Amino acid sequence: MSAMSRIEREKKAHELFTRFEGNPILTADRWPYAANAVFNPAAAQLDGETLLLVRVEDMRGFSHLTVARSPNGLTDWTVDREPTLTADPTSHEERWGLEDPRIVWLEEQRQFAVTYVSFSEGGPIVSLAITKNFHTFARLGGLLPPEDKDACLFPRRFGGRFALIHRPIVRGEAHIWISFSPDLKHWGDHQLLIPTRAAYWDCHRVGLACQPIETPEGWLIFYHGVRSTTAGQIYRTGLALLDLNRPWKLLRRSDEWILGPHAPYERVGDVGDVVFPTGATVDKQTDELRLYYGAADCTVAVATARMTDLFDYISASPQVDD
Ligand code: BMA
Repeated sequence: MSAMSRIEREKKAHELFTRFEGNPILTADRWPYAANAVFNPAAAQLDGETLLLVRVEDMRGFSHLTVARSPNGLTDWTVDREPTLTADPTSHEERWGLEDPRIVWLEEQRQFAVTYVSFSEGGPIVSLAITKNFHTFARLGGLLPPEDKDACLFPRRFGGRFALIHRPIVRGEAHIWISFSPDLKHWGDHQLLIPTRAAYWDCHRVGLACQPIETPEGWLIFYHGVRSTTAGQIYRTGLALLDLNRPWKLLRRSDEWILGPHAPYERVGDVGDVVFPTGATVDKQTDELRLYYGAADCTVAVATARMTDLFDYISASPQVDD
């Protein structure tokens, strides 16, 4: 596959994902309580069901997180009648709400880690909550100073340390970083992981999309990339591969975006031209990956791809490190 020409690879990039014909799968007008928009959902599998932890924006413009469950991950969603995870009233850092969660299953703890953005006038920071059941949560608070967003843990430690992918803003630049911790509280050894790329579709901002996806050959990393144009910003999705045992090593990165705003519900909304994936599920039996994303900051949509196709494509993408 690495012999693929650029034209062949571009065609493949275009064909990797198929949008579910029932998109958008979740909308504010079918929510059990008043909401302006439902978008940017984290995803997990629990008790044989697909669980989405959805960002819900209220009519003040503040967000909280609410669970939606489906037996097949596509239809028949049951949404919690009330918000599931709301701002901690004792936390000044959450005064303006909670946004854009990611979920990962922590193998050692046998619990889910939910990383989300806590928002206040101090700026966005990444916070961590741990849960077994998405009813009760242990809140571990903010991890790193603002501005920081788009974070997710890996499911296990590397050399005894937890690893966190996140997206600080430094001097106005928005690159993806990785940091390490012995205890999920004290973070250090910060390293630049995936920078923006001048002139490309991801030249102005990048940030992690869904949780890292493990394959025998490395971690598949979906990320959003932004280009600012005279008509506004375009949010698209790219793919990268990290070393399996040394996830601070970026091995490959797609030249092309693999999902971009195209369908009407992605092009028009509160913020048009946005696809913003924040959750994924993988069915090893069928080789299918489902990518759940916010569309135009208004609704939740899903697109599917074959893991083998994603892997063939990233294997044919440019190598980054030795
Ligand atoms: C990013 C985040 C997302 C949002 C996206 C597009 O900066 O704030 O929550 O979906 O912009 O507006």
